Amino acid sequence: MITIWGRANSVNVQKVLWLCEEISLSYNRIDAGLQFGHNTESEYLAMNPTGKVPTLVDGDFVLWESNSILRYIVMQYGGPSALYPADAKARASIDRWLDWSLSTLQPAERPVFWGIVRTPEAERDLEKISADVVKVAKVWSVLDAHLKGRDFIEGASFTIADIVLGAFAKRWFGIPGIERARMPSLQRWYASLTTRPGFRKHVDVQLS
Ligand SMILES: N[C@@H](CCC(=O)N[C@@H](CS)C(=O)NCC(=O)O)C(=O)O
Repeated sequence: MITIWGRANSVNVQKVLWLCEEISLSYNRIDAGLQFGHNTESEYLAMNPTGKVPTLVDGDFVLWESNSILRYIVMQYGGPSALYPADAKARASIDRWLDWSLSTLQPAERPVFWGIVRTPEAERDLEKISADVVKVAKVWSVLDAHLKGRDFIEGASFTIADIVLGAFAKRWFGIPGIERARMPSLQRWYASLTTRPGFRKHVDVQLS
């Protein structure tokens, strides 16, 4: 059975757990990161020199970087799957969104998430948060425009791109006290994800 190291409130861990639910893959999860520690210990760093979560252990194979873990899990355990089809163009199209999530979306959304959810109310810099919300809204508007006329990011099929961006969307729609620009396609897509058991179990939890 695979082992996933990482705390369940980490968005990057949540993506992996959601995928496991989608393909009914059993796993063993060990809490690590923030209050749970482990990720600064030498044994953990030997598996994952970045000191971040998640880390996947599958026998003697160890892998870090959440999006790489998702791809590996589908390829190894997902069978022929629309989640990450074998066709090169289909894969590249999905990979583009996975890369965008790490290069563009997460850096934009992190200051808003940390500034509110992980900062005591009295210490919040509301002016900075408002400016950061405008920046992250601009990033989400790219996906909103893309989703116009599409059920899912790749069209008719649910793929790992929906898992990755859906996990981040929970933050955008779930962070309290921010003003969200109206994005009807993004909202419709997000509403459809919230009915999926894997989302409900692993992503639709109290932000912390
Ligand atoms: N690009 C990495 C980012 C990993 C990352 O930043 N993980 C955060 C949690 S979302 C982390 O480990 N933070 C430190 C901690 O939890 O102690 C990935 O996608 O796996």
